[in-house]
Amino acid sequence: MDAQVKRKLLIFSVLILFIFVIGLFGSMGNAYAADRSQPATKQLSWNDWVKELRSQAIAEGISPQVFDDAFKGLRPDRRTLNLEKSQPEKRLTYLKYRNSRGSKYRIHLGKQMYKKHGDTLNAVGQSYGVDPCYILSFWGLESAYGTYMGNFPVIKSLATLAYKSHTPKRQKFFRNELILALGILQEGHVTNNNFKGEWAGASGHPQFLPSSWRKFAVDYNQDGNKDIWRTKEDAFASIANYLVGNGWETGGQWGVQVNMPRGMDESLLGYKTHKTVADWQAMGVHPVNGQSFPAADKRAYLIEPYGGPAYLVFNNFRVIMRYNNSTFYAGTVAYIADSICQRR
Ligand SMILES: [Ca+2]
Repeated sequence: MDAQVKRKLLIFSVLILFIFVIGLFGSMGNAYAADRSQPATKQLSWNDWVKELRSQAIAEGISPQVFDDAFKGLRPDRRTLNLEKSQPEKRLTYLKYRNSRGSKYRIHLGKQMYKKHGDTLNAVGQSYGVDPCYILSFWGLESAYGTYMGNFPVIKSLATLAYKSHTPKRQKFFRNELILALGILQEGHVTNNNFKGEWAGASGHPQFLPSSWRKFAVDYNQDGNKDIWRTKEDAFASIANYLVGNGWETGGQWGVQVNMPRGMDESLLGYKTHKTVADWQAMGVHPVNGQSFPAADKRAYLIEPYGGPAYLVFNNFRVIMRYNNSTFYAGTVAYIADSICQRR
């Protein structure tokens, strides 16, 4: 290989890595957008804080043994705090975001994963009434199909953020997640050693916070554990159950790209106003590229994500946003699902 080709390959690899890292931070930024508006209260020392937390945890049913094992030698994690501080504020356009997180490579892998795990995905999809292409899409976006679930010990990250996040509100949020996480350990669904995730405490194939795990995790293979970390069947079913629990409509489309008429009233854009498909059509909103709308009485929102085209979106799009409250995220989930299953 001559030197010039080598150099080009090197530049290309660095670029891919850069896009991957930006995508990763982008996702975390959406899930945990910092709220710096409130002042912090006076800080207890770490040891005093752990003592106080221990009493609360025990009062809420955590055994002293489980607590003490989990907190043995634990100190706040500077990496976690630095990551919380350094969330990028730069705003990408929708299409740039979608095309980097929903890259050709991720879609290609998704197709391979569908071949490999199709039987399980189809069975789970069938029993929950959720199109398996969406399960694959969440799995791919959240943990790169289980290849990147994060290396931060969940108890340590949550304890750090419960102790020292920016605001009392966030501290309270993470404290609640921390106690739920101790409950997961106590019930034996995962060992402390394997309980690892991204820096803010989301973990496993579907990157659930402990509160989502508590509400939606499923023991699909019926071995007694709701294991979203090492059992793919459980992880797939947990994603599907999350969607069903938030109102997923079996067989429902997420949305359709549309053309808006000139001079459309911009105050109608977004999630405050919904109208039936027929009403939007009467106002001159029409599908592009020969697509068609679902039933005329279907409830729909008109959105135009920053730097992207306009869409009419339906109930299932809003359900996707319950996983991560971001239009960019939901649009990307839908795009990957459609691309893996070649619907567009
Ligand atoms: Ca299980």
